[in-house]
Amino acid sequence: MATDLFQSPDYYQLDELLSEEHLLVREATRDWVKKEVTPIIEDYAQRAEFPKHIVNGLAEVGAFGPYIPQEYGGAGLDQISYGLMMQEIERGDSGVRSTCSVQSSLVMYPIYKYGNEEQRKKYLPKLASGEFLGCFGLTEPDHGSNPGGMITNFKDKGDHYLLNGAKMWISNAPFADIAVVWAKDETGRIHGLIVERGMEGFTTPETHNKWSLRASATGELVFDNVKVPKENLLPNKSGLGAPLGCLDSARFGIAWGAIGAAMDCYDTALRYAKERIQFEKPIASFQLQQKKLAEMITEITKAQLLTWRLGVLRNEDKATSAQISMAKRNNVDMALKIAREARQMLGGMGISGEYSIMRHMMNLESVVTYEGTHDIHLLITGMDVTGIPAFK
Ligand code: TGC
Ligand code: FAD
Repeated sequence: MATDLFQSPDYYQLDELLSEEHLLVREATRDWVKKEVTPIIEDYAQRAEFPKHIVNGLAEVGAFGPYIPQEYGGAGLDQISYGLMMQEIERGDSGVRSTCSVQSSLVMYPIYKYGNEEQRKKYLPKLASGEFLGCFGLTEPDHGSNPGGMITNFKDKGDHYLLNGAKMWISNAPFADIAVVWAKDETGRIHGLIVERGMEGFTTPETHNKWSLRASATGELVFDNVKVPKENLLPNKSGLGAPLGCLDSARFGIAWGAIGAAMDCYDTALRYAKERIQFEKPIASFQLQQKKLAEMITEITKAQLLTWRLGVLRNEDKATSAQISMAKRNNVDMALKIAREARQMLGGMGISGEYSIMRHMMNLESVVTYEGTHDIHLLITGMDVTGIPAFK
């Protein structure tokens, strides 16, 4: 079992910008991660297995639906608390944060925002408590960056819908109890449907051989003439904007989460550099190593400021999708670069599972791809500042 010596960097005294509640939420999540995640996660990642036993703990710490109102089982917290939770959880592992992002922003959020009262009451408390785990099916084998081209579809059969198609690269799919699935109706309009495990014709084969996000289960969703009850359609929003609205919430959490992974890599490299002796001196005394550390703490601090401001805007309901996209792109790119530099600072030990850095680095290769690739996010900013979409 690994000993967790993590110390959080706060170079610009940003804690002064946080409320008592924010600090309490962050400390509680940090303590829980130190106790339940970092000691075991390397083993699970090596075995490519999701640590299912931590689901109850994640629910107890409030990581499933942090900002969903308490009447539906959520924690009723603000957006900065949600962000801080994701930061602390991804400090442990991006795959564990993924499970929380999917559950909160991609399953609970659409049911809360686009569902009716019966659907909210039926699903949200069970998702908040971890009794149910959910997944989100948008990506298809032939439609990743361009989800609007999806071919998964449903037909109105009078007393039910008949769903056909397939989704791939779906986090939590292999064991999810429910899936929020995006599919086209007979007119080509996109809607969200809640598909439950056990419905005839619905299967969730697991995706193996991943070098990244190994402690998170990924799979396909296959729909072969699945009869979906009519009451399982999310009635209050349709069109591509509906799934993209969920992505805004998840990308916001990822922007914070990536800081956690970066902080863990920086902290590990700093400690190692002070202890590791070469040429009769700690390697931290060499200018080239100091340059790496100086650049890391600078980038982490800039990312912390970006997300804090974005959190304030989200709390005021003023953050635009393009602002969220920028923070996701910037912070994940920042974390990936820091992980690569930190890994080098540990020399040969950098590739060992004794340290968290290589695992973070490999995880971040998924994080920079999912929820919109780095390049798609560049195009979103490009479109926002020029007014000209360059996707097609
Ligand atoms: P476009 O024509 O720009 O927009 C279509 C409609 O959507 C509206 N819209 C939004 N609405 C709400 N929130 C947003 N963020 C929105 N962005 C756009 C837009 O106004 C329009 O509405 P309307 O009424 O005019 O029709 O769409 P496009 O087809 O050109 O595509 C735009 C693009 C490329 C930016 C978008 O499709 C995109 O973001 N692609 C990336 C795909 C992606 O991020 N997939 C993520 C899959 S889920 C996932 O990865 C989970 S990982 C889980 C984990 O483990 O953490
Ligand atoms: P493609 O869209 O084929 O892109 C390939 C390359 O082309 C990329 O570099 C991309 O940037 C570039 N590209 C594409 N279009 C353009 C363009 N217009 N201009 C310039 N460059 C372009 N999806 C879900 O729905 N639910 C999930 O839970 C989920 N979990 C995931 C978990 C993991 C571990 C991974 C790896 C992915 C997950 N995804 C999920 C899917 C993820 O969102 C997609 O992989 C991502 O959106 C990219 O789609 P793609 O893989 O098809 O790549």
